[in-house]
Amino acid sequence: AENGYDLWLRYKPVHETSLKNNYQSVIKQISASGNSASLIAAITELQIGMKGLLNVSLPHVKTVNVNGTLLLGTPSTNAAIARLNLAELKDLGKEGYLIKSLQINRRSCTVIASNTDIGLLYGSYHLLRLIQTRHSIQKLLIVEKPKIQLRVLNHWDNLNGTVERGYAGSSLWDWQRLPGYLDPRYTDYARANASIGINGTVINNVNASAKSLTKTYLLKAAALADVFRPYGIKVYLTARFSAPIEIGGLKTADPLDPEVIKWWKLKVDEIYRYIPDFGGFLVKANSEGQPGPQDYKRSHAEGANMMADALAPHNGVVMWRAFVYENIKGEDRAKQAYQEFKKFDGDFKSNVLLQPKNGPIDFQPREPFHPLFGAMSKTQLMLEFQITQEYLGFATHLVYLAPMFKETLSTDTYAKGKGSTIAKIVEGKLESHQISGIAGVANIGSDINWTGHPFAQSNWYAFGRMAWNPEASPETIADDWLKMTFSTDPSFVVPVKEYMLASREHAVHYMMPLGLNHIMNLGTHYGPGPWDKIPGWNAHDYHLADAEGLGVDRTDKGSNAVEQYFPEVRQKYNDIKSIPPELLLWFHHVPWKYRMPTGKSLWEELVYTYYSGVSAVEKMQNTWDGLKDKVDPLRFVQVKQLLAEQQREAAWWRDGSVLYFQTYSKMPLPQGFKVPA
Ligand code: GCW
Repeated sequence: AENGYDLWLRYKPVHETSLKNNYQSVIKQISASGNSASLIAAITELQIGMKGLLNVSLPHVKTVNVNGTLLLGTPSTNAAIARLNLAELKDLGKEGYLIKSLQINRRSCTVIASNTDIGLLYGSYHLLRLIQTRHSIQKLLIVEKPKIQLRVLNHWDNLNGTVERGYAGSSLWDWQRLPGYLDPRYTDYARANASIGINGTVINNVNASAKSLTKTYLLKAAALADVFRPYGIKVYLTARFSAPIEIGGLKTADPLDPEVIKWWKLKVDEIYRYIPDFGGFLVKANSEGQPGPQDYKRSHAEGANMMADALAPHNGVVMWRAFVYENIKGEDRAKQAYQEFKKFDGDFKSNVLLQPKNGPIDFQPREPFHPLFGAMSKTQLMLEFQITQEYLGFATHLVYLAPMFKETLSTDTYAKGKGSTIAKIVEGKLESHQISGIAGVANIGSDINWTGHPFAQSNWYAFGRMAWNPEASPETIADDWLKMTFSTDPSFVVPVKEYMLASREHAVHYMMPLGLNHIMNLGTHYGPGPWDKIPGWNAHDYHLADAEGLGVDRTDKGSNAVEQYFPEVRQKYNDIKSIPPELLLWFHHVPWKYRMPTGKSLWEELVYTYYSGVSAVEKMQNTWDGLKDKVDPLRFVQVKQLLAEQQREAAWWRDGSVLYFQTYSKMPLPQGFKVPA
């Protein structure tokens, strides 16, 4: 049965006869020279793909001698490519590629050219995608290169096989049997990532264990790196700041202590002996109980730079997270990372990237953008998204995240006037930085379909595509993904794409509408909990419902978090008249009777929005039920069951939240709305 293991690389036969004939006539054989592992991976993928899609076995030949030759190569390893003198290659860098239809020796050919074999692999996936999504492959002229350099998955995988906030089974990494046993799944993981341009993976949790830096585990990591290398994927590790004490036998981890400096230098040298192209470290320091430089009264910059110095001779980088806060009564958590880090702008070494989350609190269903974006022009900022749905229904709810990624990336910070979008900052373009990067906390686990929910695969896919091109459209990505993963039938693709695109907004509506946030169950992060209280945490601090109204005043009359944004944004958020309704309660404490732009009172709007979220899920269920004949039976039933679960849980969120807030508003539900008995 179709179980989802093949992800978007299913390569099911093209049934449309004329299209199939056409594809077959354009691609009959492959000509390539060279034997690098990446080139072989590219050829193998093309052969698997074309076999599946077109039922042809492509011979691998040396010369272009017939019409329908697919010529693959770099100018330095392939004489035929060199002879073409392709001007396009100049600007393509190391990972870009060109796909071009042209005549060679009077034969019609399709050329995939690049400056490196990794570019050829990327180009091969692109060509396959064109067929998978039924595009024409005649008269091609495709020039592609990534806009962000480091496109990295962050696995929050523990050495004991559990995954922090992972909902798709246990860790993919079988530490027990590594390095000797290489699960074929590692190769499939690498293929999937390469097909969407992901070029780095941090294989262990940011809540790190020092053990992962011991020789035993480094050799295991090296074995994974060997599998991933042909696919252009570098391995990174999280580095526990106190490792010099825990595994090095030192008395301190003070980043200015000469012994500590030496320890990290030797450790890094050792890592590069096992993994010559090791990417570097990801560090969560002085955050949620993790050790860090502040334990020694040193700054984040001093900590990051110490590690950066150790990595620099090997071209490794430090990705230093900016997710820091303390639960201090009266302090606005949304302001803390900015307060902590802005002052270090310009202090970080050139191989450090600072990694804030997309929003200032914590991967909530909707947050305004993190105010550090735009505020640290001398610092390379690496954006962190969460692909795993910690706050968006785990692997139970269908929530397509590309619109959320897009929302952040396209937001204008006004840092250097209009057009200073987060995409430009992350691409390094706004300030011409040397290194650029983007990270996504992976939603991948040992589940046979990798991500638990069949549709959660789309979030892995979309992250890769948008990391490659932050301007890419969520709609195009959904369209491609659906065609590759499920079916090219428009009567399936059109309605499902529509509800994928709306799904994140639906989830916001039934969970945390109008700028509400952090009102989930505080222990599990699952289900509603605006009433919840656990040691150190009180959900009430995040919504401040009272007899008057709802929401947190972050304006200049309140915590003044708005001050951390540039004037255009600040004014917009500060003024209740201009705040976008979807961020209203994030920035304002609003009277229950306040008139919303829709004419409804805040209370009515809140209730209405919660209910609309649930009915939208019900509509998704109906749509899906109507598509039974267009989907393979197993995945049809899986999605059907999950949607039913999502519907129940959406109603749980709605009823719990509405009834709870009603204890403050003391207002009746608007006419026509009922909480089920
Ligand atoms: O959202 C919170 C999660 C923690 C996570 C932390 C972080 C890895 O609840 O599980 O820890 O964020 O991003 O560091």
